[in-house]
Amino acid sequence: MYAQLVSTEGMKKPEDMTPEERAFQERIDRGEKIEPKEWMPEGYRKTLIRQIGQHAHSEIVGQLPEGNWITRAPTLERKAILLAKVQDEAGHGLYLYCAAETLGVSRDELMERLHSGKMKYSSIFNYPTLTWADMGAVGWLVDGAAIMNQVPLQRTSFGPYSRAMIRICKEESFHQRQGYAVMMKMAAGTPAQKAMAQDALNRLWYPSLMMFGPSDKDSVHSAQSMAWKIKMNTNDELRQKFVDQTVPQARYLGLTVPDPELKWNEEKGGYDFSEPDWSEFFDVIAGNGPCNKDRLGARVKAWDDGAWFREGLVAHAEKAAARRAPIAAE
Ligand code: BYC
Repeated sequence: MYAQLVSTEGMKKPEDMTPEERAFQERIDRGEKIEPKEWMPEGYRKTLIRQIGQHAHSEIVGQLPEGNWITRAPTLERKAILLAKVQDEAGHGLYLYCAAETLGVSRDELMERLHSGKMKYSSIFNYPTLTWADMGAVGWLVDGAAIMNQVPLQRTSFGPYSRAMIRICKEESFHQRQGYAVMMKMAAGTPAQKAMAQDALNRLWYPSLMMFGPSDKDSVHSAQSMAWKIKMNTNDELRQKFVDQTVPQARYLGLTVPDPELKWNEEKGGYDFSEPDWSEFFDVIAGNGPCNKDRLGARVKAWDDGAWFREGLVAHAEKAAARRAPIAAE
């Protein structure tokens, strides 16, 4: 089915595969999990490093827009919740870096690729968080979009990625709910608070739709990634599911989705909606979004400032290993 929706250009046909590649594809088709030490095609390994690495970077860079509001949360309770959520994102990044490392890439290499701009992170984190209502909208929409993408990834074919996703999804659903709880409070507040909630929805709606990636006709990786079960759905399928789930939630809040074309389509059993501005998306992922330079700058600074600490840890580990060596030799 997906082969008709997404470009299959460059994909190997079964008759062109080596016996090893065919046996590998048959394992995937049977729903078997692939583990790190097992044979895998080089393209499978590379695609996973790209996707898991970008996902890990997104979790880490994704701490910045919310971290921006920790010191300015309106109550101590909200501050504690936001702090815990941002800390969870760091944990997600770490599980995912560990999953990527099982494929033979080092953490330092992944960092170098992020810092030099060779590897991407999610476009959404290149937008600013201007008001407290954005903390609600990020949890509701951004974590909501993330869950929509990540729940199917729990069944992805690579064992360590799939297991990381199971754990991450449990935490993401709390994140989504805390965001929605902030939105409920704001939307039921004073007219000024409700206006802030509406403004956050207006600014973050289309960037959230972009999180699912370009439309299927422009998605270069989908067909091969789906054949390998690295991705379980096309970008447009997940975007549609997200819209169908989120529009009633916006209505419940008494807020308006900023799309005049939004309309229930009885025949397809889902909403018709306007596509995001794809030229803006491609501009943002090329490094020209409103906050790209700040986000990357903050990550590079954190990495450079932490160099002395990492060097200290390595020196300590080497010393401890040297102390243990004579014992091991006995
Ligand atoms: N942003 O062929 P396509 C979170 C790139 S973090 C940037 O469709 P693919 C959270 C794509 O990489 C959530 N780039 O690609 C954290 C490719 O370029 P390259 C992060 C994007 O990989 C903190 C090109 O466009 N989630 O939840 O098949 C706080 C063509 O696209 C984006 C994940 O990473 C984008 N939005 O599909 C709160 C999920 N979209 O690499 C929340 C795992 C596309 O060839 N990743 N590109 O240079 C995936 O599921 C897939 O990688 C995507 C893209 C659906 C994102």
